[in-house]
Amino acid sequence: MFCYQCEQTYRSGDAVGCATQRGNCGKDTTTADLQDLLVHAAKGLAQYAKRARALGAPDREADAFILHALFTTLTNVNFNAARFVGLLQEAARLRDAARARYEAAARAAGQEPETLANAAATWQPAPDQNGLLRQAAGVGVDAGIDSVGADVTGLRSLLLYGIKGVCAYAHHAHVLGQDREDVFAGIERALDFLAQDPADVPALLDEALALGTLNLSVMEMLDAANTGAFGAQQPTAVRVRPIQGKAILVSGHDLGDLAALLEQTRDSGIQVYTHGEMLPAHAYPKLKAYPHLAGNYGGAWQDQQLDFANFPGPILMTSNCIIEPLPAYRQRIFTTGPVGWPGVRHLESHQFAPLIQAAKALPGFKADEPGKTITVGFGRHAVLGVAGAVIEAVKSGAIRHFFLVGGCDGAAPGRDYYSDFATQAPRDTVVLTLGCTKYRFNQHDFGDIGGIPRLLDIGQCNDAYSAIRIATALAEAFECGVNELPLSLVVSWFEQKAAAVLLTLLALGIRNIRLGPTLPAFLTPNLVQVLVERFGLKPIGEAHADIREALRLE
Ligand code: FS2
Ligand code: SF4
Repeated sequence: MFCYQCEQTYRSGDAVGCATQRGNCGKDTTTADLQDLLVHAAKGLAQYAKRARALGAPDREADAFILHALFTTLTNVNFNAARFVGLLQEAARLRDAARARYEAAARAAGQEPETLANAAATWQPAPDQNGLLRQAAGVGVDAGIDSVGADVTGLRSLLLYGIKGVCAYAHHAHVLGQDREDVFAGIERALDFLAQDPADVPALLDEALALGTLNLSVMEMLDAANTGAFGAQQPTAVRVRPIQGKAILVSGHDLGDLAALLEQTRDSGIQVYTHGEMLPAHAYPKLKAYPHLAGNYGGAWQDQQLDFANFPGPILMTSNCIIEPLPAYRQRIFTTGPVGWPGVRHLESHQFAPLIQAAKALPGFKADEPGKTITVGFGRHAVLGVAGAVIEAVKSGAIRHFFLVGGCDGAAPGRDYYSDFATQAPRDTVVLTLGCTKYRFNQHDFGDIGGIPRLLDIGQCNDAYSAIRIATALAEAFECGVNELPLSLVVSWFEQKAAAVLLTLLALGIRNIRLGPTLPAFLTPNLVQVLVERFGLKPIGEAHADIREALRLE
């Protein structure tokens, strides 16, 4: 096992990476190794899918499988080794089908099919888990590090983790019926590139930035999927205290799962609550139209063991970030989609009857609690809907600066920086936020500037496209580039979706991003130096000092 894909990876002096029996997230060595082998298998599949597509024979099953398979390997998504054994067999079957499809298309076009001899293209799955684990040795992200060095390995990892994030976002759109040919092509192209074991630093950097550009398309597609299915987010007050009655808690990001559950619990008397990254669901017109979408419960993902233990009903985990279910709720938590935990019931295809049965059998909340609310729903439609007032406020000096304080959350003490930053931002500044970081400060009273709320919650990390559109619209209004706006990005990263978004921001040429709470372990000092020189990327410092520096930058 060797994994350094997330922010909470093991670090001690110069040693980085989770490499013992269990990673800091709880991932065991068996699951970690099978995930590495699944990435290897996905590279083999992508090589043939890419070539078949180029000959006019795309393979939708292969395309969709790659999204799902790589999503299962993100941090805090799937810990169930048995699921990976099945996925590996499926990957080999699809790879063989894609190869046959490619070879037939090549011959039909009068071409001799290419013979791919690399390890990913020729891999044959061992018949059992032990054999698969033997195969996994030597295909991890650190394979070949002694010959190519830590910089190349780090760049390959940056690209791979970016691809994982892109696949997760594309999967969120795919399950809502949104796919794009150029997205599948871009993902498979990047996996094909990695399968060649690239060792050229400039070429790896170029591919990483190209992936960032691809991710912008993916996030645009996801934005279209969410708004197309559920309407544009509207500013909405969300109750954060429960009401009396039977209850189900839904966590993760998948709005389609939530919508299906709301439909299946219509008129049942069961109240549905959002947790973590599901909070922005309350802002979508077609979701908030369900009267039993009762409110938000608990905090960000790292609080789930306490939140779920205290919740008097079953819990549905739709995507990242799951952590080990405690005995207190292990019998009443369910997973769906890419998520998995050994021994936890998994529901597929929106077949939520067992979850609903569990809700009926559990006590629910005994009484209403006083109805505190928070306001969400400041996606691009809402913010740009008042762009005139915002621009006037900037011109008059009422708004001095915008801070985007967003991204992932986690349990590390260094993440207090983000709450300190948001709450210490001067009263003539506006804080835009997205992702799960906001739970650190979204119950703070920020007030408003001439009726414009000082805290604008853009949505999930999945809504990064909205933030980019807001920034580019402001830049157009002020006839300048995004880097010239009175805007500072203060990004909190944790997992591979954030790696994809970071690559998008860099590909857009956005400079001077502050990143924390620590820099990715896969970025060597040399790679950090490159990012500092080319993009002005900076590690977070101390909140008060960083605010002062940002305001002086204007
Ligand atoms: Fe938060 Fe976790 Fe959203 Fe990340 S719920 S850190 O994987 O996807 O942000
Ligand atoms: Fe370690 Fe993060 Fe990998 Fe888990 S996902 S094994 S915590 S680096």
